[in-house]
Amino acid sequence: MITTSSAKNAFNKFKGKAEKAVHRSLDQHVKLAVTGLSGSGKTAFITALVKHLTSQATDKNLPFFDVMQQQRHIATKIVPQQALTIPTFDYPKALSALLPLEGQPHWPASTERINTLRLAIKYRSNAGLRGHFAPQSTLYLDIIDYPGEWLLDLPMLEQSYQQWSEQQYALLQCSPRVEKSQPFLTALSELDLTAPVDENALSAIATHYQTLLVSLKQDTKLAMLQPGRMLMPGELQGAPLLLFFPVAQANDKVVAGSNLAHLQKRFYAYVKEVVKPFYTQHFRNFDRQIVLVDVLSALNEGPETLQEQGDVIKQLLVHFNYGETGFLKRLFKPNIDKLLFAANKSDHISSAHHKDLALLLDSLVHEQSNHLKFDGVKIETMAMSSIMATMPKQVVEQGKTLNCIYGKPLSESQWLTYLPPQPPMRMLNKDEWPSHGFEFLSFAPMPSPDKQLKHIRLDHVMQYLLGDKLT
Ligand SMILES: Nc1nc2c(ncn2[C@@H]2O[C@H](COP(=O)(O)OP(=O)(O)O)[C@@H](O)[C@H]2O)c(=O)[nH]1
Ligand SMILES: [Mg+2]
Repeated sequence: MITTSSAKNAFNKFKGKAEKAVHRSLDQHVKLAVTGLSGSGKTAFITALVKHLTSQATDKNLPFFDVMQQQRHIATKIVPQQALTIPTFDYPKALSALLPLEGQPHWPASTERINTLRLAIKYRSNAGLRGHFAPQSTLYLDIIDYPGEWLLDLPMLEQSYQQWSEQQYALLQCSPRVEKSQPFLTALSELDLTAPVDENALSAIATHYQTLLVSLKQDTKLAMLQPGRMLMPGELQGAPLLLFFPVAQANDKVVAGSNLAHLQKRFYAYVKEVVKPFYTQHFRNFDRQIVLVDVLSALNEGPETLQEQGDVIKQLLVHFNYGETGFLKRLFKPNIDKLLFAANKSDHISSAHHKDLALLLDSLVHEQSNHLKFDGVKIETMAMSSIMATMPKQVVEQGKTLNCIYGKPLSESQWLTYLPPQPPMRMLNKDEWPSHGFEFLSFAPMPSPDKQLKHIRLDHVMQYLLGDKLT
């Protein structure tokens, strides 16, 4: 008897140790990067993701997220982050904007820098060795929010100042940029590139260029605007390495100490000190990437902006397709194995048209990705809404049922029932564009007496990005 029980004890001890050991080795880490141009919904997405995982984690709320549906999720909480040099995503502040204790909800203020947050997701594994030895596992999820504008600087790594300059200068000659570029082009025409450097003149023209980029961003929602940090310089505002711009002829012989020599020097310093460190310190360490795309705003702006969204996606895909590009492969060796393009804010259209929105984004992505060979990178597109700011409402008019939405537009003081246009299912060219254009309204977040957020297909997004890590 004694032998048996001590053997049992020994076995239990062993099992406890083994469990701990297996447990430790099963704890996983995933770095999920969230990007998109400013205003695409990164802050709202992260806030919703954290809220649903930490306090609304049920199979009813997230039915397409397997770990929820199979009732294996135990608890998720925010834990201290490991990266000590990146500011923490201010979740409490963002949440209190959306779910205030009193007063009307509003969208959280936008942030323009990289930030991060770590979640510990505790769950039961569903089968095999893990199920036997480790009743519980923990997935440490690092969420990294960074401006998509930074990603768009990537091609600069492979360009000379002359190449970059020619490309950007040519863009400024075309509509819709040309309408706004005159003040910059006039100031530039007065600069003698071969003259000895005049720091004040360079600063003044750089200010014109920055004003131009900022107004293009605001008024046309164009995406291809470089250098990205000029749009949101933060602590780099005024730093000489940001004070450069494209010129008409960068190929003249560069005279040492001239204006041109200085512009060239600043361009290379920007690439070395700003662009490169982002990729080596952050980008290449990401495991999963979601790119939020505000397709509806692009449709509001017109065919040029939508076309440029497509071009930007094409450019991004080339760089995720690291298997093909030798130079980038050597430099970055990115880890990303799953990439999701999400058409966000689908609550701005009626649910009958969500599919069209998904198809449109899919056409932008796949048109480009078909001819690229992807080495172990999975790509998916979805239409979703991190935070539902409208409610579906059916209205019968002259015997016809209209799928409307109900909410409070940001531009109005009244709540209204509104019939949004149907988005096209594919890219339209200028001739196909409806003469009256598109007008999708933006809505304020809805008050929520039970302090719960609502989403559209956030569970599908979670399943795609994290499902395989929670089995
Ligand atoms: N209806 C709706 N609007 C959204 C959603 N996410 C973002 N928005 C809108 O987009 C704006 C910008 O979102 P934000 O998360 O700050 O974008 P960021 O600059 O990428 O972080 C918000 O102020 C909202 O007006 C969403 O899920 N649904
Ligand atoms: Mg933000």
